[in-house]
Amino acid sequence: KQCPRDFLPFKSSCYYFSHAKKNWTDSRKDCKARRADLVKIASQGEQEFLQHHCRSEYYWIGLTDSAKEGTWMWVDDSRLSLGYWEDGEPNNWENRNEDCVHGFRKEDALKSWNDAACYEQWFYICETKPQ
Ligand code: 2F8
Ligand code: CA
Repeated sequence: KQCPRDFLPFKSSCYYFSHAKKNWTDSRKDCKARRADLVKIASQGEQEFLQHHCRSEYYWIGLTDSAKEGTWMWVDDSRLSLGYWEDGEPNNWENRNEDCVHGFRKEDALKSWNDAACYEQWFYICETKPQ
């Protein structure tokens, strides 16, 4: 079993760093078209791997609190246990419905997530299993 073309392998998963910017919903659609979904980050090692491969830009991840404000859920419907938020985040800035999460702007920072409005256009990271 191997990672699809354009996906990078790490541990038992494969990761795609987009070269286009889309809103969160369209990012997720594009991941699904690639037989993947937006990334779920479940360990510090995974966070560090993604941080290392980013291009100094924000990327959407598969985390949202759009169902219930303040309850952060992964795209596989599991609840967030440990987050790698930037200092002061998530802050739902000025109550502007910051219901989606992006991260990884700084290559060297372990804490890099920010809640942002889901309609904003950012890069995104998809994850799938070797196929
Ligand atoms: O200072 C952190 C803050 O920065 C921006 O707001 C000024 C972000 N907002 C947008 O990108 C629209 C906030 O999400 C972030 O918390
Ligand atoms: Ca924020």
